[in-house]
Amino acid sequence: MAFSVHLGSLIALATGAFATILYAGVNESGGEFGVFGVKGQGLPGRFGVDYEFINKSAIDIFVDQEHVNIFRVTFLMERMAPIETGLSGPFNETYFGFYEDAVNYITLTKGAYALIDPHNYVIGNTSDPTAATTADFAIFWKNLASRFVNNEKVIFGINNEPHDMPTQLILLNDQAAINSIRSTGARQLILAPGNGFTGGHSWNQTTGEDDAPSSEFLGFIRDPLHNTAIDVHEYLDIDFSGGHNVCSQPGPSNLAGFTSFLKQNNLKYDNMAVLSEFGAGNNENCFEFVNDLLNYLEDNDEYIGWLAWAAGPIWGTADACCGPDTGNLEPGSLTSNGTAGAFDTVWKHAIRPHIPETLKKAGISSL
Ligand SMILES: *[C@@H]1O[C@H](CO)[C@@H](O)[C@H](O)[C@H]1NC(C)=O
Ligand SMILES: *[C@@H]1O[C@H](CO)[C@@H](O)[C@H](O)[C@H]1NC(C)=O
Ligand SMILES: *[C@@H]1O[C@H](CO)[C@@H](O)[C@H](O)[C@H]1NC(C)=O
Ligand SMILES: *[C@@H]1O[C@H](CO)[C@@H](O)[C@H](O)[C@H]1NC(C)=O
Ligand SMILES: *[C@@H]1O[C@H](CO)[C@@H](O)[C@H](O)[C@H]1NC(C)=O
Ligand SMILES: CC(=O)N[C@H]1CO[C@H](CO)[C@@H](O)[C@@H]1O
Repeated sequence: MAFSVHLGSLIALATGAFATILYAGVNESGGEFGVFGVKGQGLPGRFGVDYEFINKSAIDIFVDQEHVNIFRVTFLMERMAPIETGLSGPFNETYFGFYEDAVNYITLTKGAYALIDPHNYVIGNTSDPTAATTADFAIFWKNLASRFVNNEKVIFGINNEPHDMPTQLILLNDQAAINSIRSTGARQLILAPGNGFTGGHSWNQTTGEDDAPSSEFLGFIRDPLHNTAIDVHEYLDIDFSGGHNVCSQPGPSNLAGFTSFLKQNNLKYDNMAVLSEFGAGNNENCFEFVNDLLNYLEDNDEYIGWLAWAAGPIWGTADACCGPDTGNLEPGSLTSNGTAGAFDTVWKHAIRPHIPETLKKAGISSL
């Protein structure tokens, strides 16, 4: 199919009802960079060199020209609450200050929503006897939420992609975070992840080392304010990793089990989800997979938002996802061989046509 025809059909398909999508935007990744999986390595890191949160000009482009209304801003818990004093200890005010500056620019200056994302995968659970406990995690969230109680444009993401731990423990940690956040008086939207990297396709399946399906536990989350949604991720390549430029895993059929969970779960008024990570390679086949995925979200009332992976100030020419020749979503960036980056390819052709005109613009973050 010729590209212009393809693009035309994309636009035609994308003009359906957007009524349920309140939030659409992009991940701002960079605050978690510069650590390599060995405890303590890369810490604390140098701001602007090893890690950085946003480029304000890029935020301007996304808000003023693309009209998106949400950014997921990644950071590392061990930079926020240094290992020396532990997860329940005092914050590094320098790091917090840089982070707050990014969040305030997005929310107070630009009027968009900021999804707070501790990008830590496992919520500190290891065989290390000095590792943080659920109680420490609760204190961390109390400390963090109390900083943002009065910023209605903030959304609290409990953690990025837990995996390879008992699903019951993820439920405990999610619930501890929700209780902590609410104990501060914060009323904003919360996003709670499941197991298996919070993958939508595996929501009803055993993941990791025989860890129970997320669907068996995540329905027991309780938020007294009924303002919590499930945080789900979905990539479209063979192993759902976002590491390949060939799309072969259809979003709609792979999300069907998760959608049925949302329809039937016990969350009562909270049976909603935000797709906070997805991505696809720079090719027409992938553009079509993205179109199908976003159409599916628009067609199912349970989904209230989406964020593509990823923009950010220090990706350079690196592929944020989806294999070679894709690059990343930072406006103006190129791929490693000098061709147009994903902002000018994947975003422009496959994602931009789905940005609703009716996104939430004002008021406290909510379902
Ligand atoms: C920030 O983004 C703007 C707009 O894309 C770009 O011109 C500028 O070089 C970026 N600054 C840095 C430090 O990357
Ligand atoms: C706090 O963060 C800043 C900025 O990353 C860093 O320079 C400083 O060394 C950190 N302090 C501690 C105690 O980790
Ligand atoms: C880590 O796992 C241990 C043992 O399963 C548990 O006691 C502890 O609360 C967990 N910590 C976190 C932060 O989940
Ligand atoms: C997924 O799990 C939920 C909760 O157990 C259940 O209601 C739903 O029917 C399941 N869906 C599929 C497709 O197995
Ligand atoms: C460079 O980009 C071109 C055009 O997208 C592509 O055909 C080629 O495979 C790329 N080469 C490398 C080494 O990535
Ligand atoms: C699928 C994907 O893009 N994963 C990336 C998530 O972000 C980390 C850094 O924060 C990258 O290392 C991964 O490749």
